[in-house]
Amino acid sequence: MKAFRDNACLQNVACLGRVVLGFSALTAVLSCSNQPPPILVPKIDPAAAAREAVAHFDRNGNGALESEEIIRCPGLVDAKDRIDTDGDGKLTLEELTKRFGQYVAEGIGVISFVGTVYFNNQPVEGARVTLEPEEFWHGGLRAAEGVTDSAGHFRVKTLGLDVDGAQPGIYRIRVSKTAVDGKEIIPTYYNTESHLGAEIAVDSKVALEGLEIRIAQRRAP
Ligand SMILES: [Ca+2]
Ligand SMILES: [Ca+2]
Repeated sequence: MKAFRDNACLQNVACLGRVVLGFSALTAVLSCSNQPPPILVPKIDPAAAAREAVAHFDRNGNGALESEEIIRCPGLVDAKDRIDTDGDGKLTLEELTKRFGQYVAEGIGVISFVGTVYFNNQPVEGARVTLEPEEFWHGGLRAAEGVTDSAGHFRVKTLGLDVDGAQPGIYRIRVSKTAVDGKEIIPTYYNTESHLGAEIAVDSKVALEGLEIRIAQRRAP
């Protein structure tokens, strides 16, 4: 996992904040030499995004998101334990605002990670993995995309940025692969009707452990 910061360590020069993950060991290396192009922190409004998330998923209208509500947003399911700081099982507007605010406060432009896609327990080559920002970001985040190699591994690039990684946020994940006849071979449960999602953040599961996607031909009941 690598995190690229918008950093003021040198004027007009971005500082690369590299966090190298050796699957279990985390080593932080900061360097201001050999600078990459500046990568700006996404311009998101944490409070507005939190309000929008609650408004969209709060079906019972109690102002908080319970498990049966956030199941409609798999990225929030992934992030739930990190957002629900009081451990009551509900995501409040305050908790969401605080978590989203961390994305901005940490000053991270993009976070890179390695993912793997399995289809019926076999690594799949040529699958396109798209991280699509949830709608409550209102365009503040860009999508990220990657294609698996012969070992099923992939890295994503944020669209419009020439660098590995995805911006910190909550995403829907879609996986697609077409056969030679152009027909989609991945079940809709993983693309057009995807139940996959993830939080991208410096301390998220994806950043620390990578993103493993297991696709079954038939959805488990
Ligand atoms: Ca609710
Ligand atoms: Ca809570």
